[in-house]
Amino acid sequence: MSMKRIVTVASLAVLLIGVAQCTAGPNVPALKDVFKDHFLIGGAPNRSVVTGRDPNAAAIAEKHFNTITPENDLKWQRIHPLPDRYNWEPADSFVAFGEKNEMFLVGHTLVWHSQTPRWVFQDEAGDPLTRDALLARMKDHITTVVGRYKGRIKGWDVVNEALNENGTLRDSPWLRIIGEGSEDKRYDFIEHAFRWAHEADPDAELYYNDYNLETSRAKCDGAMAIVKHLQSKGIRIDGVGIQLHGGLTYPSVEGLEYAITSLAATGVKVMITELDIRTQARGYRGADVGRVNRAGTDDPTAATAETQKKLAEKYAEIFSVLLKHEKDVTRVTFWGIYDGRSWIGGSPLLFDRDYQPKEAFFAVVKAAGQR
Ligand code: 9MR
Repeated sequence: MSMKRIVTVASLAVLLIGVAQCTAGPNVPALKDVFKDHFLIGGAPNRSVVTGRDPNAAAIAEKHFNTITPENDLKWQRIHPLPDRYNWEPADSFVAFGEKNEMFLVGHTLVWHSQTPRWVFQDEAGDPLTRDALLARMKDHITTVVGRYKGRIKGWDVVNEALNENGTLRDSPWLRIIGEGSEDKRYDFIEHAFRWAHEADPDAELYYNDYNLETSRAKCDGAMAIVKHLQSKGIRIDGVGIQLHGGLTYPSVEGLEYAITSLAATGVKVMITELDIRTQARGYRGADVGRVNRAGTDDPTAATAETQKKLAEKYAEIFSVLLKHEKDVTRVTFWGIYDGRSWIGGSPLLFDRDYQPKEAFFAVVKAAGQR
């Protein structure tokens, strides 16, 4: 290579690093430093972030986060789309990105009613699987996926969103087929999932993860019942993930404190696993994917000063609660990296569509300073 070319390439590299640092906020503190004595702090990158197609978002993640969860690429539908086909590449990129940046990697998710292909629950003739056949399929999936990333993905959302709002177990094919309508077998699919995840990686932390635990006491009590049931059987469970998809007016301080303290009282770690605050005033409150997508996610007020102020206030309030309970809260993960690619639309995160830190970012930093 000629000297001139070397100089050109070098200047381009310096320029690109400069752009990336600028978009990550050059003069702002790194969240992972701000919260280092309190809890892990993270985000949920999608494929474009971990494969280098969105370098500005990658720069935010690298600067600010010490833990990441893949937004979609470990879901059954993505990683195991057909009975004999696993699609490893995107998840491998996620793991490589996290390891390069020395981040605590979380796997999301193994057993969920949503984003699971229909074939999982059917035999070759299209009839519902028997209990034993579905258990065998679940074991094979968990063993294969957890086994591949053994020692590298350090914590798993083993079971996701198994509860109704009133705290009873959701009527999913997992419950219907493995539970066989029997009261005695109602927790069986959860028990098996946790057992097999533990067998596949005895050192990995194992979590139950759900939304609205901070807004519905009944649902939170349902999560506590799952934890206690597993504990009573001697099955490993390390933590409960409170997703915390909030809004400008919820959750309340009391609701969030109830969830943290009552879950922690069972002896497990508590984590905030999918934090965002929707700015849309109307619409369904919760994280049921089908319902949110149908509701539409446009928010014409998202960028206004008034909305940004309310967002900053809500984030400050939530972080003051999390910091108050930092003995029990071990990790806080945002659901996304920046507004431009959030699942919920509007302006729900700490970084705007131009990758710049928002008023909410500074409110969160300030909350840490007030401890
Ligand atoms: O943010 C995710 C979105 O991109 C996907 O389309 C959707 C379906 O897989 O899932 C979203 O993430 C959900 C998470 O996996 C579980 N809790 C609720 C989240 C928001 O719907």
